[in-house]
Amino acid sequence: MSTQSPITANTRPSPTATADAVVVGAGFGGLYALHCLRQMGFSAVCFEAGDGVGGTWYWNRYPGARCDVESLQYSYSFSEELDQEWNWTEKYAPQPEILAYANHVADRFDLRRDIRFETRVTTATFDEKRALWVVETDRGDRVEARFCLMAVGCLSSANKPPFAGMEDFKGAIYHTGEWPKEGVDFTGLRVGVIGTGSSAIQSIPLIAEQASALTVFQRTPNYSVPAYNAPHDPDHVAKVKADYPALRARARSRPTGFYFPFNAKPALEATPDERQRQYEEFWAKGGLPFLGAYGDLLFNKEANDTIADFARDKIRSIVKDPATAELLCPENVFGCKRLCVDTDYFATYNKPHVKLVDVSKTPIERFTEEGLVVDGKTYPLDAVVCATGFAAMTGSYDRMRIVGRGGLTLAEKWKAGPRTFLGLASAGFPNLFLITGPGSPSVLASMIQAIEQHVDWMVDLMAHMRDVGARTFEPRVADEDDWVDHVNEVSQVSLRSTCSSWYVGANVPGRPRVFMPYIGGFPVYVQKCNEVMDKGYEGFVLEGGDGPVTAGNAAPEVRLTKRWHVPLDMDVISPAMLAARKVPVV
Ligand code: N01
Repeated sequence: MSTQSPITANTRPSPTATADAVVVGAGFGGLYALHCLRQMGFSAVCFEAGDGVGGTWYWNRYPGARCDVESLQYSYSFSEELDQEWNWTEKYAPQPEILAYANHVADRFDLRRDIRFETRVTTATFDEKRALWVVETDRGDRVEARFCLMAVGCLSSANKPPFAGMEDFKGAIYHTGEWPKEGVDFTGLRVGVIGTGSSAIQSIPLIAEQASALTVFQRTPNYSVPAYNAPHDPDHVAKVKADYPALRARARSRPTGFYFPFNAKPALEATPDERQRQYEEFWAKGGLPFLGAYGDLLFNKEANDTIADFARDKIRSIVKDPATAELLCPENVFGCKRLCVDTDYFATYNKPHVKLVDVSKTPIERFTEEGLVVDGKTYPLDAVVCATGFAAMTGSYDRMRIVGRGGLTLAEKWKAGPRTFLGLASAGFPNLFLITGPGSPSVLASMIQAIEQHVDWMVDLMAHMRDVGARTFEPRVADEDDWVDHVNEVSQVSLRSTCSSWYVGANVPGRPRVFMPYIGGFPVYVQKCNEVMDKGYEGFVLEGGDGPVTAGNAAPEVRLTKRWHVPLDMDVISPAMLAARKVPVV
């Protein structure tokens, strides 16, 4: 597409290099974007702050980090050959294996030559006259490109609460989301962990194995289900590989974008004994599928109380000290905050050198030279791990200055909460794609499936624009407004909107409280994207050099998106989707 000299392999773009597209981030989104862009004949350059590929899985190297969607599904689905040749060793792959997979993909598809590592994008400015994005980096690069694809991740900007006195502390302070590459040896150290979300719950049992004393500072307890992780049974893997596309198709038809046994019946129709048996059976399977025990658990508070009671009883049955057990029992809706999956998390509190400190009513006061102070008491520590999460969904955008039409920055536009059409793009920012952006299923779906569906759709739009001679695309404000309303409305159907989670930005003081991901269900969302595409990108304005090309848009040739044009399987649609469909889809 490019008419000026494109960026060539292994050269650093120098003053005003030109490409069809700039990709920001070389995680799973960026890698797949590069692959598809190249496949469709577009030139691209990708900037990545780290010195390697993998994104989230590059940065989150803390002990115990692993996926909690089964590895056989937590992987790209675009290449049957890739599916066949890669061997996941465990049910839930550990971080090093996922990172090795990302590296394998980068090599197998020869993606590295278009990636500039250790380079952070600082600004992206839309030049309205020339309809080009001008992207600048902290290493002095300046690239002009027709399109900019943000592959910046949903959980990539670490939340680092500014505790008083941090600079006085003599020991080391780590953040789980920015873990040192060389690892950390806690042997013989007194370690403090701040936070009890997924990262803490995965790392605490392993840190406890090394530390001489471990103190966990908990503000809000979390529900967690045992992973029952294990090496893969070769027969199971062979069975999946014998018909991998069937598993992928089943996964795509699920609200979560991954497949697991799901019982659509309502919990309250069962007797207490039946429910107990059902919960035991699903608990024994372990992991996130526990939420599939009944169909209404995230929609009916009374139903949810039954699973919450069951989970609290499990905690009490594991943790021997009753006071500690009570502190670990969450009061909120089960599954309202992101459900955690663990290996021996609760049992770790039975170890004599592990202590839990409640900071819900008396917050951490400060760091001192020696450790942390809570309620006037000093806890002496040699190292502190902040497992304090992320400025989710929009945090990575905030780290860049993104300037759209009329000099408006994305941060200003999103001050009261992100505004997008389908989580794909935002009005006022032409030719800017948001991979798994706010307003799309993203973190509520299996991330890699969500990424693939977005990238396929985006690159197909770029190809269509090339076909019809359009220079820019941009959502219409009215369609964006309707979508934002729809995202909010659907979120009210779910109990997930009822607590202070990172889904609503509540974990970081000062952020607007808006339910950011689209909770209507992955297949409903995919269908909506397909409809928009099939109607010639309804809801978007496409302009050529001489004016709109929207009118009379032919339905585009569906290339990459073809595989998402599949009929909805109504048998496996969960109440999440049914509830969403009660709310008129715009
Ligand atoms: O972060 P979190 P995370 N003082 O925000 C506490 C994904 N993930 O990194 O709940 C004291 O969940 C905070 O307390 P509260 C997954 O989607 C996946 O653990 O805000 N405490 C909370 O306990 C997950 O949901 C995997 O009251 C403070 C904790 O820090 C998401 O990433 C593994 C505090 C932060 O928990 C984020 O998980 C890991 C303060 N000032 C992560 N500030 C997989 O298994 C915050 N906290 C795939």
